[in-house]
Amino acid sequence: MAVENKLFNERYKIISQEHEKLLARPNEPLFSINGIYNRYKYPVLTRDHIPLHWRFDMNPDTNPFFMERIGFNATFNAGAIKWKDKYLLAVRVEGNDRKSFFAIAESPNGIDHFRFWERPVTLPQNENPDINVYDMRLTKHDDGFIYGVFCTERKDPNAPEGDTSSAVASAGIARTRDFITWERLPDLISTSGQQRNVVLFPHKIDGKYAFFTRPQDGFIDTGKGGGIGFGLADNIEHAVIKNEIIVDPKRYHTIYELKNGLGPAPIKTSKGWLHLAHGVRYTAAGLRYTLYLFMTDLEKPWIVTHKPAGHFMSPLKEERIGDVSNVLFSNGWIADDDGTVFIYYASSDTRLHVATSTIDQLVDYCIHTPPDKFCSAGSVATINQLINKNTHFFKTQNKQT
Ligand code: M1P
Repeated sequence: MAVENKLFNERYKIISQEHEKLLARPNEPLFSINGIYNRYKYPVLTRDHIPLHWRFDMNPDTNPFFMERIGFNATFNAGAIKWKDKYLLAVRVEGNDRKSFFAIAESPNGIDHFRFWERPVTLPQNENPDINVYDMRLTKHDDGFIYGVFCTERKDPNAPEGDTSSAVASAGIARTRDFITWERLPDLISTSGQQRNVVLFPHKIDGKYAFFTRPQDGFIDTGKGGGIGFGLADNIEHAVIKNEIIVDPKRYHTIYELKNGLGPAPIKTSKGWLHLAHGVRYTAAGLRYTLYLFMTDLEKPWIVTHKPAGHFMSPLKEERIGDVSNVLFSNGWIADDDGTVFIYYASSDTRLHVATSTIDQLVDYCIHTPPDKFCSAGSVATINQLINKNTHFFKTQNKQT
């Protein structure tokens, strides 16, 4: 009979009870002053949510101190989809070894009780294996498959000797019907040097697969490229985009001055396609990533019809701090049949949150928030317009401002 290991047993008990408490913790919506969306009190996924059997050797003979054998650093940037009445996230999980991979987490209601499936996703490899994969966008396509388009990163083959950080980013493509077995397709080929933030549109256009892209010259810098692009590929089994047009360019003195990228696949509404994107600007403290919304034409989803000025969400309070501080990033949202929208956003490349809104609110936000006039005087003119409108309204109501 094995000798009872008191330390092992005590640690196992405390750690498993705390873990279960965390997974079962209810989330609470926070009051929203802007009225556009509600944040929630707790992140939906943190590294502490990672299953214990991925982290600990559960055998007291081989792990007498009940120590963590595999450490995890972050859970963030998740693709999202409603599947069999459950809210699924394809989470970017990053280990202490810096490698990211995908893992499916499931919730019954989209706001709490997220639990990871038994194992992380085993992603098949192509001839040129991935070194790191991240930021999967999920698209339920008319062709019957669910696609995951993600960034695959490899060492730059042209990096000078001694340069151990230059990398090349490309868009990897995999498809599934059950989120367990994935078929890997060749990476997207496009004319630009590198690609990140690539999103598959759910319908074919002119009989072709349509992608939103983000052409870039370098791994971090978009260079003369940049902007959210759009292009068509004849087929998905060997997707090649020969011609990319820019849908939403980067622009001086905006929240997307340095670069931008589409978040999840757009949501179809009666007024057009609703898009969530991130914009990046320089600050003295480094890069700042915020989220913004825009709408495109129903028939021509590459034409922007409405674009509110500025950000829709920016890092607040503890969201500001993490491995890459001052970052909000989103590549997943779910629109429910009743019009509720669950926006899954990550803060500072560390943890994952949810915010909820409705299609009606988000469309109203896009259509009625004033657009950017690209200069301070223009911003003041926009504010004065609202003050004048309110002054007139109060006068007609016999009220005072
Ligand atoms: O660190 C912030 C984000 O940086 C990259 O996004 P982009 O390509 O727009 O610069 C990605 O690595 C993303 O995962 C990360 O959150």
